[in-house]
Amino acid sequence: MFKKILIANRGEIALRIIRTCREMGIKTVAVYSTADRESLHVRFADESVCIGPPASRQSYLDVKSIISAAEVTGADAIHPGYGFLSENAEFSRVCAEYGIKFIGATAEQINQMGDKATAKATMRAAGVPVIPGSDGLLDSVEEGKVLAAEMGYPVIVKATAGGGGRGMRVINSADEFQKAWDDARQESGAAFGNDALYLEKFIEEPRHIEVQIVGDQFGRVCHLSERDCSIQRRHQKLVEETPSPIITAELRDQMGAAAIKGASSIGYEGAGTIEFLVDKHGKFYFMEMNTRIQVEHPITEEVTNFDLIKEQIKVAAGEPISGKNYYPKVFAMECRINAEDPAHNFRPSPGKITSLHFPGGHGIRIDSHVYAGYTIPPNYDSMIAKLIVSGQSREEVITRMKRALQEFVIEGIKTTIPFHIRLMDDPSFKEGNFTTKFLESFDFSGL
Ligand code: MV4
Repeated sequence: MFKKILIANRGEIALRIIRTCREMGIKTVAVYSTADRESLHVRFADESVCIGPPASRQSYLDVKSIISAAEVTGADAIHPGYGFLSENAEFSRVCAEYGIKFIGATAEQINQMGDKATAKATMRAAGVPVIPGSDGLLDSVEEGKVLAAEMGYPVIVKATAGGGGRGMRVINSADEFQKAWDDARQESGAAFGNDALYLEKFIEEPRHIEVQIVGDQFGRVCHLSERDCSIQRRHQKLVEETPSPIITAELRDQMGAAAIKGASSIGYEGAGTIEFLVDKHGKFYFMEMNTRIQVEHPITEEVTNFDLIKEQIKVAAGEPISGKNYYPKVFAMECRINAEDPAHNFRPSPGKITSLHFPGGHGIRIDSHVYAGYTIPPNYDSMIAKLIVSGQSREEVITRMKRALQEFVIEGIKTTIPFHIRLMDDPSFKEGNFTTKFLESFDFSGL
């Protein structure tokens, strides 16, 4: 087992990783930018190293500084958390070169899944259902138009280097094709330095359902059931839950088996997520694979009673997984509490937290790095806490979530709490009747 893990991240996920390391008897090294001097991850780690100024590029994304910090402190592994360098193939490769275990996917696996057209071809070859569309990249706009006419509109063009909704355009008819093509190419070229596109049939009003998997170094992969992440705004998830209200035991087994087939086909090692779109007929299609631990992993931990960070560390150290799958025993939901003003287009609201009270009681878990008197820097992600609620039924979880949100006090900044309170009272949400378009028609006024 590792003796010392460097955590190449900040905020709540850095704390989350430190907590599990403590329980496993592993020493920890925090790295921090000058904006994070007063952060809890720095205080709770056994050692800490300042790696640069506030800008992420010069600190949490600076491979050289992080590798030197690991060398200087003698860390034998690096946990990248989510975001930052977690899906950076070059970083994974450099760690391997320096003999430091990267707790995550190999450079090859990150590259294979980071290129969306390649990921899709790999999954299709493994027998995972994929969205009908072009066989790989499109060579020309003419080829795209011919294929779209054959498949029927609406279609969607997507950047192979894309993700998070960037570099994609929905096309409703042939006369819109050229402009959508040009816009998607321009956007993906500028954002990713790669303007290659592929085409798919557009799935209208889908659910976003993802399956958690874990693979070990012996080629074994298990799944830990699904998370429903359909409640998103501009590709930012706000609420996640498990089990999904639309997933039957039969569908769970089918999607779990597909996720395992896909991950096994690339010898996937570590924790990962296979994202699917589920259409209104309950048909599911592979969309993307995330080769990292995700923000919403705690809801899976709560319903399966399984520490995913501990499992990541164990498989990275070469321990085998049990080989069985994990199914939800209870219900759980996560609300992301962001330092944003929901009444004004979720504009960032950094600043000092003047007063703070966390809710408590049965079924409540809070993963957060903030405290009374803490100043949220403007340089990073606006998520300041995850409120994770579990219960015996979905109804109980929603009732308890609303109670916890009402008990939550954060003064000095605006947060997404008022939005979540309104959502918990929404009749369609309460019925489990929503798609990825749900928030497009939500009333955010007066929050
Ligand atoms: C789609 C789609 C409908 N049909 N692909 C959004 C992010 C990127 N990962 C892929 N996305 C989508 N791809 C086809 N063929 C709809 C979306 C989509 C979406 C997916 C999941 C969650 C929220 C979404 C919001 C808008 C669009």
